[in-house]
Amino acid sequence: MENTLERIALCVEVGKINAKTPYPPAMKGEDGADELTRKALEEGYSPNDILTKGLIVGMNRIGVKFKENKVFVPQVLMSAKAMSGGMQHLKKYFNDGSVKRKGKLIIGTVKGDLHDIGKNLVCMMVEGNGYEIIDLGVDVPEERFVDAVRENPDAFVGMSALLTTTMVNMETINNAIKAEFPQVKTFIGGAPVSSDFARQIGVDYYTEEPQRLVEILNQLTSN
Ligand code: B12
Repeated sequence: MENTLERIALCVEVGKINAKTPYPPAMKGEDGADELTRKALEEGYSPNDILTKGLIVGMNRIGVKFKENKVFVPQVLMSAKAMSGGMQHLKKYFNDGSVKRKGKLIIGTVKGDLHDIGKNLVCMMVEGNGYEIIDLGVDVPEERFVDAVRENPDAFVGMSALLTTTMVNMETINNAIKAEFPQVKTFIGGAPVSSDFARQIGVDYYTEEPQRLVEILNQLTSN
């Protein structure tokens, strides 16, 4: 018999939010990540196990499928919604410290750039894999990145840009961060950027998609 944590993982993977949502049609009327997370708490599973052996497992599976082009943006958004459906029951355990986050990611779309669909997807995937997200939004200048790092010197920093005219701002932001916090690991992503560009401007990592970012963060936090 499937246990509740496996069912939670499946709900996140296929985007089953709660019993009321008709998506996916094959699971119509069945409990979703929302009800099952509540049930798992009632059954005595620890909030940490529900997160790491249920919700995160599902998010990780969808991340791998997205990376392999087996699913697309809408499916990932449904998975993120299912993840949130479960997470709402775990919030208080994060606040009281009984569930530990793996680390923090400060992220923003750089100055001059208003594109945030990709950045938001990155936020969902990284949060869904157990990290705290500090989302600075769009059109973020270097001072706001630096202020956020000052408040969270143990965080990683991600920058997103979709325009060839704004990707150059990544260098200014990265320089400002590194001048004060040389130890902070920085990441860039977005359609016009590349690993060559990252190297050229002194950013630590370029990753094309969110799942690879999660893998690198997991490596960095496991040391
Ligand atoms: C949607 C969109 C818009 C929307 C944005 C809505 C929003 N809330 O984001 C609106 C209509 C507002 C818009 C405006 C503009 N846009 Co526009 N837009 C697009 C479009 C169609 C899709 C972008 C998108 O969301 N893709 C889907 C997401 C999921 O992909 P993604 O962003 O690449 O993110 C993925 C990865 O790159 C990565 N990633 C992203 N960020 C990060 C960060 C990190 C740290 C990591 C690890 C990974 C990562 O992970 C994501 C998931 O895989 C693209 C064309 C295209 N097909 O890409 C044009 C496009 C980006 N836009 C373009 C332009 C020119 C503009 C405008 C200047 C148009 C104008 N004349 O007004 C304005 C600029 C406004 C501004 N100042 O930002 C051009 C850019 C050309 C260039 N090379 O510079 C494009 C390429 C269209 C084109 N072919 O001309 N746009």
